[in-house]
Amino acid sequence: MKIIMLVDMDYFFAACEELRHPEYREMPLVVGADPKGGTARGVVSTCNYVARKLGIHSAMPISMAYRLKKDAIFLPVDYPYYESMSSKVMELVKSFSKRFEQVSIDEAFVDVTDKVDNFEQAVEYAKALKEDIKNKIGLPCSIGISSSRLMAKMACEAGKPDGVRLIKGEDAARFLSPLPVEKLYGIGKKTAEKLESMGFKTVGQLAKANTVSLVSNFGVFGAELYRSANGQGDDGIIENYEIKSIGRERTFESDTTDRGRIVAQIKSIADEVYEEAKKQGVSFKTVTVKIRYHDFSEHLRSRNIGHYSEELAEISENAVQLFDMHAEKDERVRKIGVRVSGLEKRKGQKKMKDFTAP
Ligand code: TTP
Ligand code: MG
Repeated sequence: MKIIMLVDMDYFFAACEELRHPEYREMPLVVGADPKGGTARGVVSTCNYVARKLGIHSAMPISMAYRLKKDAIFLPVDYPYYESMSSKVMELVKSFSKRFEQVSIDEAFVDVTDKVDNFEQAVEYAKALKEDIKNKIGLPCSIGISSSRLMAKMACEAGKPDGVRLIKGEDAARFLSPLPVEKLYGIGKKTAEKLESMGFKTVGQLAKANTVSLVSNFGVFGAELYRSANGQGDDGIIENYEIKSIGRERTFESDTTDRGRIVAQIKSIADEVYEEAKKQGVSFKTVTVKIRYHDFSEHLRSRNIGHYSEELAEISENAVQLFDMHAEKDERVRKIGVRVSGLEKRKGQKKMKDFTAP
C-alpha cells in the first residue's frame, strides 16, 4: 500500500497577494476581474478567508462579490507572480520526495511511501513540509494523507485551512459515508442533482448503489463514481520530467458547449502563452490542453511536436486539434487551459548588450 500526500495551497492567489501586501491581511481580499463599480461581468478567482466568511467564493460573479462587500480589496490576477511563487513551492515539495506530480498551479501529489514507515510518520513528515513552506516562502497550505489520490484530496479538503489531515484506507468508507454526494471529489453540481433525483443523497448511499444502474445513467463515469464512493482510487504518481512550463487558463463566465467560443478562447490563451514564452526567451517542444468540465472533471492532453518551436501557430493549431480530438462532445466546458513545456532557451537569441556598440 502506498502513502500519498496532496499538498494544496490555501486561498493561493489571495495568499500570494497578502504576502506582498501584509496590510491587507485582516481585510476581505478578492482576486479576480475588476468589479467596475459592480457592473463588470468577470468572476472571482479566489479570495482570502475573511472574504469567504462574507460568502464570497471562487467563480462567483465579481458583481455579486462587490454587492456583498463594496469596500473589500479587489486586486487583478497577476499570473506571472503566482507562477513564480508556485515554482518556489513546488521546488520545496519536490525536495521532500521526487515522486511528485504537480496537478495545478497550487497543488501537487507526493508519494512518500519510501520516505516514511507508516501513516503516523507521514503526518510528521507532512507537518515538517508545511512548516518549511510557511517559514521559507511565507505561504499557508493544507496537506491530506491517505493511500489513494482521491482520499488524499478528500483529506486535504477536510484539513483546510492550514491543516494536516490523515485518512487511513480502512477509515475511508466511514469518512465518506455521511457526506452529501456533491462533496465527493469529481462530482459537480449537475451530477449531484442527478444522483439526488435517483435517491442518492449521501456518499454512503451511493457506495451501495447498483453499478449497472449507475453505468446506464452515467456511462464509464458511473463506474468511477461507484469506486470513488467506496473510497477506491488510483495511487499512481506521474513524475513530471518537464516541470518547467508556461501555461494560462481561463474559466468561462457560463459553462459552454459552443466550439466557436471555446476555440476563440484557446486562440486567445495561446496568444498569451506565446507572448510569455517570447518574453522568457524560450522555445518549446510540447503543447498541452486542459479541459475542465462543468462537473470539475479534468482532461489533460499533450502533444510532443517533435522539435523545439517558437511559433504562435504551433501552439494554437496543436491546442485546437487536441481539443477537437479529445473533447467530450456535449459536455459543458467550464475552463480551458493551454500550456507549453519541454522548454529550452532560444538558440542564437541576442542579448540587449549584443546590439550596443562596445
Ligand atoms: P484552489 O486550490 O481551488 O483554491 P484556493 O487555493 O484559492 O483556495 P483553497 O484554500 O480552497 O485551496 O485554486 C487555486 C488557485 O486557482 C486559486 O487561488 C485561484 C485559481 N482559481 C481560479 O482562478 N478560479 C477558480 O474558479 C478556482 C477554483 C481557482
Ligand atoms: Mg488551493
